[in-house]
Amino acid sequence: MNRRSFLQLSATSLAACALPHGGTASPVTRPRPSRAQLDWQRDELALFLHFGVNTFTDREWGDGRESPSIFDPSRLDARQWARAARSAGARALILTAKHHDGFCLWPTRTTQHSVATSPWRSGHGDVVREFVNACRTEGLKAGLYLSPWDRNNPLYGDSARYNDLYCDQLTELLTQYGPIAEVWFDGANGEGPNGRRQAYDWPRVFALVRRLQPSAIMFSDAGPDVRWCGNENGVAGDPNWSTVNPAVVTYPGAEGPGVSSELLHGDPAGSVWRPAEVDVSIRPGWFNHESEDERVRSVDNLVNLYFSSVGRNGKLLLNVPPTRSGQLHTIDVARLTSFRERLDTLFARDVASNARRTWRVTGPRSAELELDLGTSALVGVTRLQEDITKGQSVAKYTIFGSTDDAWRELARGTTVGYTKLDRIAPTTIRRVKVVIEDAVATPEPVALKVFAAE
Ligand code: FUL
Repeated sequence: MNRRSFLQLSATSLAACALPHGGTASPVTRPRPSRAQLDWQRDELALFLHFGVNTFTDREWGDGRESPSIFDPSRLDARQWARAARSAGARALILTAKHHDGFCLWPTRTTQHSVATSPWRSGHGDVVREFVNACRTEGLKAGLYLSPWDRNNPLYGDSARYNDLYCDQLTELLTQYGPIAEVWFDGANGEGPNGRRQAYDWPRVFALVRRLQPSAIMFSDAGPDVRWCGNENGVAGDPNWSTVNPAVVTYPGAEGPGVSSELLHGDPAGSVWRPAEVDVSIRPGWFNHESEDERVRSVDNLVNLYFSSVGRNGKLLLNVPPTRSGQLHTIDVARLTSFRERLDTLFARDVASNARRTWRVTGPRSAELELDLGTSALVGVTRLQEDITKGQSVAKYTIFGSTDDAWRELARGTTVGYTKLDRIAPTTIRRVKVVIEDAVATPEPVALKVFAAE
């Protein structure tokens, strides 16, 4: 292919993507997930661990003036974190290696403000090392959060020099601890200790991660691999497209017209695949505060979070913060275990697993799936899935059920993607039908699972 035909092809592809409602958008031109993005989404649940000097000062945002002498967890046990994550059915864990206060949980060469000058393990400890080892032992993926905003470092706001330092910190984390599955870039970026603002070199940062850990997923408002869902309430957008227009949110923390909507909903005509990660805490705060021990989310609430994140084509990143002892609180651990038990019970038996299925494409952007269960069943939850290896296309659907010839509407929705969960009023059905009323490309066959009421 020469340059001219390449440009023509690109123009055609872009036009097809930009016109979701009209013409024929070939599925070939639509964005699809990379292997790493696919694995990331299929993992469904990861745990977030906010831990650091704030754990000891009882604050949410440290100001960078905390003395390392306060960091002294009495019984730090990263295996306990990893075992709790497994009991919740999580496949990955992400640790705050450095939060906005600048205190580093590993003995970095870039600053004195780290575990190396703390009393913990007489200054010879390395939380990142213990965390990564525990993840490996428990068969979990390890991810790291490295706050761009640093309220301690004197170089913050001295843009070129801080960018060097930040890249040095990333280099340490991405070369000394084996495979890192996800690198998390927070969008919260304020002023430094000297009141100056930092101009980040994001292209350099992203390229560095790609070079050092090519399979790592990078999270930020601006991806490049996965995006923030736009809120910290645990609720993905409706609709929620995994495709975005990269020109709308160009760097972490970007503000401006269209940013919130792009984060929340994505863009059906978007040219890149950048699915939404839904980060939310099991407690009111991100860090552990004893005063919030009675306010840990209930199992019902956690199940609702699963529905509003994974069940809306997102991935759930659930924060469970270690206490000052260096372990997760027993209340939180018990809640995680019961949460998984509840999900396992709910999704134990798909009453449609042996159903006779008929798939019909009814138009350029519409299709129907009909299932005959062969027997009557009382149902309460449906799980609809697109084969996202081929991209995402469903924009509007209705699910109907029937015991005789009359179809009754059970649920309706917009996007599907990896998974769309719908709770329906408990209904006895023998047949069930998904009508795809609109799509941004000719729909590929969708999967439907049907479960008893909760
Ligand atoms: C925010 C931070 O400011 C919070 O402290 C927390 O880390 C959350 C996950 O991201 O932007």
